[in-house]
Amino acid sequence: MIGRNLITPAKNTWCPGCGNFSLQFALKSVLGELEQSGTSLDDVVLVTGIGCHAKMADYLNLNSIYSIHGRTIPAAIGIKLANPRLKVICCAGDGDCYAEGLDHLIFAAKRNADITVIIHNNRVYGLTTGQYTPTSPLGFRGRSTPGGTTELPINPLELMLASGATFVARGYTRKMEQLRSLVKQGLLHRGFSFIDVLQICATYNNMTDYYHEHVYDLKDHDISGFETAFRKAREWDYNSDARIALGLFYQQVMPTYEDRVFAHPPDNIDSQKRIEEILQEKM
Ligand SMILES: Cc1ncc(C[n+]2csc(CCOP(=O)(O)OP(=O)(O)O)c2C)c(N)n1
Ligand SMILES: [Mg+2]
Repeated sequence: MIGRNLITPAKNTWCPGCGNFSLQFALKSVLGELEQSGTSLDDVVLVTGIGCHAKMADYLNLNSIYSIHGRTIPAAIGIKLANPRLKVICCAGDGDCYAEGLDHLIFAAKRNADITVIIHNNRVYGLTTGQYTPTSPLGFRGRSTPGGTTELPINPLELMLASGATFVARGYTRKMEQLRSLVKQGLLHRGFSFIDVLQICATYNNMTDYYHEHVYDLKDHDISGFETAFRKAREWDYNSDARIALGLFYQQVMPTYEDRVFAHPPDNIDSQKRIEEILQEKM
């Protein structure tokens, strides 16, 4: 159905001021535009993790699946392999993808799986009431770290570049026009698109003032240069006075995981027959 209302009637339980509202608006707006230019929303699938961000599956009127915490990406890749025609979007948490599911994130980048991963990076486990995540600031005080964390955060952009991601971007939920543009470019990118989105958790990690003072937009930046992107990604070394660049850091066109998988079916083997043979051998 064309022109569907993308917002469901489900009761919204995000806290007032939560960055998830901006991402919901960005997705709604971009998907509406893509539909206008010929993409059927029936061919779009949203996969979420488990957490506050995951309620996107309840609030956006799309084909969607709540996966298991940390397993957003394998579910998305499975869907894409089963039906490569689909556009598969992951809305995942920093807890989901940088902690329990980190290995899947790295492998998706390494494979250049043709999916879009949007990380709702509030730098805290929001739903479970404020434990620290791999991106929480040093000294973060939460439920599991009442005395403050003693670890430096990881740098997701640096990690994704090193892992082979072909589209690497950082957005911020208070920069709506840029966020919309990054989401749209990510969805149109053929290959693994990764967008780390800084968002505040209004209840457990409200960094609005800090981000307000430190973010800036990338300008005159060459998105084809790996070294330049890497240097830019490392600029935010998590020192409290470092500047935080926003925008598209890197983009490259490469064969996708699905291209490679489907270009190399097992030679002369009827796969169903072979599965049956293997099962027989095991009995
Ligand atoms: C396998 C598994 N491990 C842990 C949990 C508990 N759990 C549910 S949500 C969550 C944290 C979610 O944090 P994040 O992914 O950052 O999402 P947010 O709520 O911040 O949006 C955890 C640890 C779970 N449900 N399943
Ligand atoms: Mg989180």
